[in-house]
Amino acid sequence: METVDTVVWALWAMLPAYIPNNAAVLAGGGRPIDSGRTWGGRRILGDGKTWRGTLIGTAAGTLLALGLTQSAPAVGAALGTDLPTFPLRAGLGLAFGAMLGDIGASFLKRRTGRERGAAFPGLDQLDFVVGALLCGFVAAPSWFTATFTLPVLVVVLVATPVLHVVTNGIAYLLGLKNEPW
Ligand code: CTP
Ligand code: K
Ligand code: MG
Repeated sequence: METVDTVVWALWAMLPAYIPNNAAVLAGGGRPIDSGRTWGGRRILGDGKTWRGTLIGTAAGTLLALGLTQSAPAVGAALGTDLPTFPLRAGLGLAFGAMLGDIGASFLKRRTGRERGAAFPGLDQLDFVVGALLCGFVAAPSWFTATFTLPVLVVVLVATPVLHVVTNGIAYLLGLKNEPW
């Protein structure tokens, strides 16, 4: 595959993992997952991880995967390249995994004394990628290994932190997020 085709393939394959956290920012609120409970004097997860945000984020990523699967042939033909499609389990795995990775990061932030909204450079940019890739693999192993070949994984690990910084910066400037990370 040409490099540019690999990049397009990788970004398309990761879209169901990129959307959930952004949808959660827009849709979040309500009851926190940890219900306010603490562990070792600190919140288990904090008020930034809610049931509604997690549910709507996961649903948004899964629905997007279904839409991408429908449009892959037409868009691929227009771009003159192949694009991945998503079995339901794969889309669900990527979307839920992205939310789970972000929740795991909040757990680690609270354990290391960071308040809600505090930055944790590196973790903030990669938590949802690691979560999405692990859950995508568990949910649909043969689809995953066919879709995320080594070159595709390299593109994902390089491009995602860059995209994350840009989208969160935009969300911050638009007043949608309290911090630009
Ligand atoms: N959000 C949510 N549920 C999630 C993830 C995010 O409701 N599972 C919403 C919350 O309103 C949250 C906002 O999206 O405040 C921004 O997400 P994020 O930056 O991940 O959370 P923070 O508030 O910064 O909290 P933390 O320090 O735990 O990351
Ligand atoms: K986060
Ligand atoms: Mg934050």
